[in-house]
Amino acid sequence: MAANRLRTIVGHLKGGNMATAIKVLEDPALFQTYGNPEPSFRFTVDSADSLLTTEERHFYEENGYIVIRNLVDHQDIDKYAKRFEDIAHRRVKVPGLVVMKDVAVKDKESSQFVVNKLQDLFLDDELFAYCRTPKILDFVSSFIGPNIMAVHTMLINKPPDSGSMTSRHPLHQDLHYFPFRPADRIVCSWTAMERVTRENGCLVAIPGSHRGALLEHDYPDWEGGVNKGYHGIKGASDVLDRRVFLEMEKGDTVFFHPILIHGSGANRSQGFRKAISCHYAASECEYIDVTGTSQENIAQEVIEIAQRRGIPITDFRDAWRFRAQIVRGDKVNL
Ligand SMILES: O=C(O)CCC(=O)C(=O)O
Repeated sequence: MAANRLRTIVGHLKGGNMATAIKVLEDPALFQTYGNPEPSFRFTVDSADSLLTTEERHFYEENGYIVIRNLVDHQDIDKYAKRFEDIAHRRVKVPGLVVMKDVAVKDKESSQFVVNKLQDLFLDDELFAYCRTPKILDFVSSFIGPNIMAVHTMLINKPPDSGSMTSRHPLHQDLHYFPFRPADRIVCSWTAMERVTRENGCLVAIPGSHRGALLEHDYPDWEGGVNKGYHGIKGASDVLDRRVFLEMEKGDTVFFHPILIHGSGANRSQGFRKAISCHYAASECEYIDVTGTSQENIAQEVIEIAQRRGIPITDFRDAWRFRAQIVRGDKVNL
C-alpha cells in the first residue's frame, strides 16, 4: 500500500525518484501539491465530450492556456478569410456587424487593408460557423462544462505596422470587458488563420497569470496612438520579461482563461495577420454589476459607443445580453 502510494507520487512528480517521494509524504505542504493522487482541478471540469488529454489538462491548470495544433480545418479557415475580404471590400454588407479600422490607417480609402477587426460575428452565419465548430466545442466543454454560450466573437486582421506601432495589442486580461462570472467558467478560443510568428505579431502570454486578480486597465500612453477599446493593464512592464510567444500554424488554436495576461506585438511583416476568435461562457454564469469596480471605465466607454451607434443601452450588461448565443446544451442564466 505504502509502496503503491510512493509510486503514485513518483508518477506525479514527473521524473522524481523514491527519495523525493518520501520527502513529499513527510511534508504536508509538498504533499498538498504533489502527493494527492486525485488533485482537484479548478480551471477545467470533467467532461464527457472532452478531447483534452490529462497532460494538456494539467498544462492549462498550471499556465492558463493550451495550444491545440491543427484543430480547425484549413478549408473552413479559407471560407472565413474569403468572407472577411467580401465584407472588408464592401461586396457584402452584414447589418449590425462591427467593422473596425486601425488607428494609423483609418482615414485612408476603405479596403481590407485598413479593416483590422470584425466584431459580433453572430450576425453572420458564415463567420459564426467558427463558433459552432464541434471539435472546438468539445474542447470548450473541458473548461466550462456542457452548457455553452458564445459571448464575444472577432476576426482580427492585424495590418502591417505603419511604423507607429499601433498594430500592437497591449497586455490585458479579457475579463476586464466582461460583466459576468465566474471567470473560471469563461474561455477564449483563438485560431490562427495563417502562420503567426513573432515577426507578424503572434499572441504573447504570461504563463500562470490566470491565478491572479483582475487588474486595473486603461489606455496605454503610446506615442503613435492606441486602437479604440484596446485597454492595457497598468504596470505591464513589470511582467513583460515573463512573456511567452505563441507562434502557431494555420488551424492551430489556443484556449485561454479570461484572467490570463496576454496581448500581441507589432506586425513587422508586409502581410496581414489574421485570426478568428470566440469567447465562450457557461450558460450558468451570472451577470454582475461592475459599478464601483475597476471595470467601470470600460463599461462607460462601451455604453457611449453603443449609444453613438443608435443602440439605446444604459447598462453594461445589456451590451452583452444581445450578443450571447447558445451553441451547445441548455440556456440557464446568460
Ligand atoms: O489577435 C490579437 O492580436 C490580440 C487579440 C486579443 O488579445 C484580444 O482581442 O483580446
